[in-house]
Amino acid sequence: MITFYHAPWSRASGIFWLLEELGAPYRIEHVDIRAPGGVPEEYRAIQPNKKVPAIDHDGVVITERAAISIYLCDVFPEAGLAPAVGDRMRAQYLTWLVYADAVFDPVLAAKAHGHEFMGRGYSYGSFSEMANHLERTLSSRPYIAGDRFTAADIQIGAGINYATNVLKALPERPVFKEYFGRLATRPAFQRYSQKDFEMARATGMAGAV
Ligand SMILES: N[C@@H](CCC(=O)N[C@@H](CS)C(=O)NCC(=O)O)C(=O)O
Repeated sequence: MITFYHAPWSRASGIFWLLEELGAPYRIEHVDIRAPGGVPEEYRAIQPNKKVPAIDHDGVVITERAAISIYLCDVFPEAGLAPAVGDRMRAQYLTWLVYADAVFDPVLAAKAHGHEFMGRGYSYGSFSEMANHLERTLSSRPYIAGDRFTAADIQIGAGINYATNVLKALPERPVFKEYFGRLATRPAFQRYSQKDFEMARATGMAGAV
């Protein structure tokens, strides 16, 4: 059984979408990352920075979105969300899954918080390098790793959605809109969005009630 440590409308939402794509049974443990007193200290035993997401799969704990994605897709290969070892597309799949957390997310967070920096000296490079690389890649193929949907699309797609509609930190380029439009037609995306919305409302988040 999978326990999914989650907070609605957060960076954990892409893992929620992935779980719906996989079709594996899971239960949700709400971690209130917005509680005035902070997340209880006991949760640090699961996630060292008390962040979501985290997964407990039959007693094995996995943290960090890229690692969780790789782990779950390898444990549930029948879902077909990861190119197998030996498939040439696996190189781009792994590259983009890691890029999502190592470059895309920190660059956007810095932008959203008004942090100006030079690309040199930071492991993630500059904002325009990231946005242009993403645009070039998505102009050359329908999905982030190639010609078919993978778990890397979930992390990049969820990130584009959040960065465009919530952070307002990503330029509204047509290629990003078309790409996300393609992903948003997926039944698993629609199921997870509805469930995340219901969880946001049930936990009293502003805007959801
Ligand atoms: N590197 C982590 C980042 C996770 C993360 O930033 N989670 C945010 C959700 S938006 C969080 O839990 N924030 C609560 C806090 O920092 O107290 C991952 O990729 O899993």
